[in-house]
Amino acid sequence: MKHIRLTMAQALVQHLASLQSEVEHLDGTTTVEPYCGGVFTIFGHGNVAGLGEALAAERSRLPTYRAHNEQTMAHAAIAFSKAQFRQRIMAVSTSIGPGATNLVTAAAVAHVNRLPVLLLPGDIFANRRPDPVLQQIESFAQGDVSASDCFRPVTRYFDRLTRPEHILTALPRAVQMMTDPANCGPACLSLPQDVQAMAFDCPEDFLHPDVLRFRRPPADTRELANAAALLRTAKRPLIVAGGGVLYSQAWAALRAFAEAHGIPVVESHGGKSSLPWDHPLNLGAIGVDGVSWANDMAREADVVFAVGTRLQDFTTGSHALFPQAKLLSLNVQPYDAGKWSGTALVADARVGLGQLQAGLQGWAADAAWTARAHQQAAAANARITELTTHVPKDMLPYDAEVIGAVRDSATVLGLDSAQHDVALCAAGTLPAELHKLWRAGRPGNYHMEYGYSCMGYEVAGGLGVKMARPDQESIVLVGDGSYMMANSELATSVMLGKKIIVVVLDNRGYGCIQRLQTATGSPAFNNLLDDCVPEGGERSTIDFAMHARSMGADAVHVKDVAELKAAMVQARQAKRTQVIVIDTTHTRTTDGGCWWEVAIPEVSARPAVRDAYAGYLAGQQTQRI
Ligand SMILES: Cc1ncc(C[n+]2csc(CCOP(=O)(O)OP(=O)(O)O)c2C)c(N)n1
Ligand SMILES: [Mg+2]
Repeated sequence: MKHIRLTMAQALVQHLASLQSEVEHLDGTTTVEPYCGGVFTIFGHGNVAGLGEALAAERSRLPTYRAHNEQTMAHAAIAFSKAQFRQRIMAVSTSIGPGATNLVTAAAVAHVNRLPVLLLPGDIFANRRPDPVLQQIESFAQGDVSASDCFRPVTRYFDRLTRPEHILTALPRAVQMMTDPANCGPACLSLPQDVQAMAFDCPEDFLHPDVLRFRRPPADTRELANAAALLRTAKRPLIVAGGGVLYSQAWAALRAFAEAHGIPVVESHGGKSSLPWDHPLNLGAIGVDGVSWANDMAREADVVFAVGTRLQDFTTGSHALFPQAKLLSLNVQPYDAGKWSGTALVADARVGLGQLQAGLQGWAADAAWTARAHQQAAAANARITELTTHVPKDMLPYDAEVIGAVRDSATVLGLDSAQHDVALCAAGTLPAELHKLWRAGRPGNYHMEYGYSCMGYEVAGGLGVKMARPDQESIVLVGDGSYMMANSELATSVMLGKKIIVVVLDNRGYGCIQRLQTATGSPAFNNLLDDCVPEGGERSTIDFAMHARSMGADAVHVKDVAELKAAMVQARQAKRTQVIVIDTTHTRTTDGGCWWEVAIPEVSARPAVRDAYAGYLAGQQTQRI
């Protein structure tokens, strides 16, 4: 076998640049694409000389992108992968110390959401000669601990490469994990800076890896029979579509299954856009952020068929939304399939749905149940139109009205928002409003990070989406609080020529948390900006448009939804990143929702807290344990 003398970093980068994956597109065609779309990096002494030199040499095959913050550049990388249903990734490289630990929150985002990203933090010297190197954390008790150990609980694969040839096993293992549908998540290869720069004899084969193809494990025969038997007992079945439907690209199989058996479908945050918004069996959002027509049917279902969902508390109403139903869980990951004593069906969603359908010939839900679903779906859509086209008079708009204006601005240009736009968000009041009201017509057109619900995902996430789906409009809807938490990749989007549209809804503070605070009996404090000014302090005034302009975006502050719609029409035609700011109220859509477990103090001097505690105990009575 031929060997080439390379540094560890050179071998890493050359392998990564050579990796290709078989990518299935929305139109069903398949092409072979570079697996890694590029490397976001902020250099420091921990990576600039070693990895940096290797990246510079491979820039034509593997682009390097500079950003402004390690956490948010990783958010962009994560969004890139989510938007391509995990078939491609980006890598993220940082220096040691603060650069590395800035990445930890993003690692958790990817971990919770089961999204692949290759994290390459620099690490302290393996040879220990300059210890303590600048930014080194010194443990008095454990000689082999460094800041990078923080990644262990929030990655699916962690490795510290203390010899250059470790790359030969570590990188393929990381890729194996990221391309495995069941175990998919972030991988971290921690790279001591001296080891990055050390040479070894690299087998030439390592530089020519095979094309990556994604596994689709079928169901076990016995589990399949159990699942079919359970469904056959159902008269009022309900499908909960989760993110796994999208990652498996199982939307056609889901649709065929639902139609063949007359089963209504509801969607979690992760699963929204599995069926087009106007499909007659799509009841829309389920759960705490769900719509009444979906939640009502969930309360009456006899079998809930969970497909590709983690069954997070927002989906299940903390297990109080459908405790009466038997649970069947189709999931590629046994951990998820086995949750809540459900009947497990471990398989790829697309393959599993096909297998199950073949075994259910002649079976259908009660005709009255299916008919009711059709009726509910139609009523739901009429109500959504009403809520999102309402024009507020003599008062500020709220999120539903903003959502309507953003959507309908596409029509002015002859575009269909449901087809053309990707709406992105992560935290605040907007996730509930978007989950209920946004209309997605194509898989992936609803991009909500609601696994970790990480404020600060939004702007950077929008950039990642644009890099993944350049032909679509990447529209970030974000609250003032989340915008303030992390916005600097706005400048990166301008610099890279990756246009995004950011709509900032300014209600002057953490609106949703203040609502939660008062609903749980506490007085309103420390959430809205105007409630937080101490004596001698100053009322906070943030000019979001001016702020965005300072980073190179075009920005405008509009006064109402009519102006917003007009600004959106302009923004859609523009070439560079656009920011539109609108003042909003604290109103929200009250249709739908359900109980959510938030722990209330057992004793308190406040009567409102004691009332809330009584409600809490009552809610717990309805949970499936
Ligand atoms: C990083 C992070 N910190 C804290 C939270 C808790 N949290 C969730 S929403 C929210 C307030 C969001 O404010 P804003 O974006 O203005 O949206 P609003 O609720 O006002 O609509 C907070 C503090 C979080 N989700 N993420
Ligand atoms: Mg706010």
